[in-house]
Amino acid sequence: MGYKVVVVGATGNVGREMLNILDERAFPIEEIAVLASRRSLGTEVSFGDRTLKTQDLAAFDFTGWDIALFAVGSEATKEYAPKAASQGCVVIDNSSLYRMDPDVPLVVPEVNADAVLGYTKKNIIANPNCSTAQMVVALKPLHDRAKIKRVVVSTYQSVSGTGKDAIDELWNQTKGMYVPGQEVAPSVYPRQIAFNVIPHIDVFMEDGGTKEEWKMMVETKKILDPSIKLTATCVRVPVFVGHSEAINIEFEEFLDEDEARDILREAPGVMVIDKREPGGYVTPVECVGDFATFISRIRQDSTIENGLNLWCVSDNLRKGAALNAVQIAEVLGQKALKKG
Ligand code: 11C
Repeated sequence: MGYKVVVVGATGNVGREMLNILDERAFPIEEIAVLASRRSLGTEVSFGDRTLKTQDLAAFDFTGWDIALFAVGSEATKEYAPKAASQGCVVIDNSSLYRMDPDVPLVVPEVNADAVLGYTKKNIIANPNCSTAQMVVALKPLHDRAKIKRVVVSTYQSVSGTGKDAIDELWNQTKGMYVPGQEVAPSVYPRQIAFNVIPHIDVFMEDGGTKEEWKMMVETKKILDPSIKLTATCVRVPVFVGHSEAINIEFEEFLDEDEARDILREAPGVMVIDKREPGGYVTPVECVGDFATFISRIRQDSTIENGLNLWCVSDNLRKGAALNAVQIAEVLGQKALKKG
């Protein structure tokens, strides 16, 4: 016996990955529906060896469906997630809309799986921002051992975090650089992304930070520990898929780099690749399509008392979005919505 699952936003990058991952992880499904906005209506999407036709989100009745994985923008989420939830379907939402709602759990299963049980207040569970999800998977086992005081993180985020138009912009701008007359002006991003880096993700906040940087701070506190101080600089780089992060951590207790490496080797969801030689680390290209959060370059930071540096890379469409959502569905099934 399985679950009746709805994927909302099934034609987008994250929605398609959700379908791939439901299939790859053999999530127990009795029935599946794929929904899209009217604009993409009738588009076909693959699910394992089946082809599914999208149905109209606006007209869909969620009554009798168990779980809805939402991968649409905040506007559509605002309209349809409460509708699905009120019709008795548990929403796992990938947008930022509900993440900081005190009545909605924000979950990364390797870190705070039990928080899933808080879904009953609104029938909604939030999926964190991609850059937060991969980072807290790495921080959690180290925090358990030596208590993190402060994190300084710089991100190198791929264009797939923005969406399909951004992927096209990077591709076309890159090609256009070599063909006179076919140069492509920036449109998705405020500056050229091909062969460049842009220190700006999401909107600017009053304090001069960006919302992406703010999300990393507040989401880490909600998922892992409110006492952790975190400062971030989030940067867009000309990479299609895979977010990278240089993370500097200050602990309350001393943590030796070799012990940190051993702890991370044992940690759920983590893969350590850390040889001190050329190529002995992971880059975004190798992480695409993988489930793991990869950690490399683990080393002491001798400029502070209890400091460590590391490099963290993961597929932002997977651990940062679709995989984490499916893992939440798995935990929900094990802890609450038991079937069979
Ligand atoms: C990016 N992290 O790479 C963003 C995408 O709050 O879910 C995800 C935005 C979010 O642009």
